[in-house]
Amino acid sequence: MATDIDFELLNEIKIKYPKKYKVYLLNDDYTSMDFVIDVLITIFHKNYEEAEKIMLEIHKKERGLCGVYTHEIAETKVMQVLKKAKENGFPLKATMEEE
Ligand code: TYC
Repeated sequence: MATDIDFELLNEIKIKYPKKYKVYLLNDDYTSMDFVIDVLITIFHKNYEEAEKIMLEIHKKERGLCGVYTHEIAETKVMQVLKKAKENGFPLKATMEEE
């Protein structure tokens, strides 16, 4: 969260904070629940309990937030998901949007 000091610095020396991007996984009918949990653990560094909770949220609400990153890292996460899904024969998709 920005403090008064942050705003002063911003005005005086024009610090630009990098934009952040939310990365979501999308629901589909074919990807296995176990595979989505594995993706959340290996790519998004969630523990098992968090991963299971996010996976069930996606399953019920069609998408779930997996993390917030700078542009380059968010793009890399999306690509890693698509690559791992393709390698394993699942149609799992990920998207990113500006925070
Ligand atoms: N809906 C899938 C099923 O019933 C599970 C699933 C969860 C798929 C999350 C994708 O991002 C996803 N097997």
